[in-house]
Amino acid sequence: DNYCGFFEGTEKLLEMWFSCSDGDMEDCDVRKIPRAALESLLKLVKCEIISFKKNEQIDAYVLSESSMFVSKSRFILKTCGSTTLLRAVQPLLYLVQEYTGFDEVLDIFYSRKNFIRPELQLQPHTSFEDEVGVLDGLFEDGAAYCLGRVNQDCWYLYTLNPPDNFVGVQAPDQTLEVIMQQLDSKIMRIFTKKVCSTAQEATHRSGIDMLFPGIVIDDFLFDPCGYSMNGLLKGGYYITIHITPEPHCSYVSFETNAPQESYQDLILGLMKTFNPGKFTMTVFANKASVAANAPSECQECHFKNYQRKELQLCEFKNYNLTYALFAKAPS
Ligand code: PUT
Repeated sequence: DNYCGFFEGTEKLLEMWFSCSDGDMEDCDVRKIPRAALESLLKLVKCEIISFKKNEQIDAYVLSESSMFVSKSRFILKTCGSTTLLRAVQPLLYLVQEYTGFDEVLDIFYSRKNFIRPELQLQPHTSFEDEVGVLDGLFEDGAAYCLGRVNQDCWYLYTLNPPDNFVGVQAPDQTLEVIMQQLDSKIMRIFTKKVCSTAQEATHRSGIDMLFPGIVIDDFLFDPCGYSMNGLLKGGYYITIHITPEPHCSYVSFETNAPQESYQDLILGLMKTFNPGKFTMTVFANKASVAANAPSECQECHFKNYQRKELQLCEFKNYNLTYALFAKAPS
């Protein structure tokens, strides 16, 4: 029974957007990369595909260590544990060049929260400086940031922030990520094989299926514990949830690109579902997004029982970013 072992739930998250130098993108598609090539790519990361669902806009993979989403011009890879995500970036650039018709990187986002046990990571993930070294070797005009407190809870980001003439993603785009820790142990037990025999049972008993009613769900319950799900919505929108339930390293991440003018009700739903002791939220929104006002709205955000410990608002060339940390008020 490994239920008491340590697991690093903290994910590394890569999102890349591609474009074409001649402007004609009709025949370009990242989904043209063959499955076998994606499988080889994931070997470099030390994870594999365990489930797959698709709709017209997105190919969504549940991985042995988190998730991958591939759509026409965007590639998202999220991996936890001691995976080596950044070893896949250069090979991915070759695959995009070879199979997809795209020949330019439009934007890149690499982010993660501080690891619980950084000493267990493999190169280049042993420090953010080393991760930045890999990315700087591949991209011009990359910019590295740390939000939050460098000696406590913090969140690292690498993105393109060139001085001028930056086009970036013009279509409306937004991403909410909520990273929860110190979770309610009663709720976490749902995500063990002792309590639920199937992923569907865990999805239903926890109330995850009520967060976005009607969503198409691909869920997986690990043995002896741990849970992952991808959810597909119409219009090219996804949600993904990953759960490490072990009491001393409990961790839940939630991510979606679903557009909402305000994410307050959704975050309240997450608090009700998981009851974390603390959580960080990040919202990226570009100019065309309906979530563009989320930063100012967040200054008014109130979550019952939680105190806002940090709030940082950033303006990048093409996106506004909000970072906030909330922790339960002492009772
Ligand atoms: N995880 C980065 C999200 C960027 C905006 N889609």
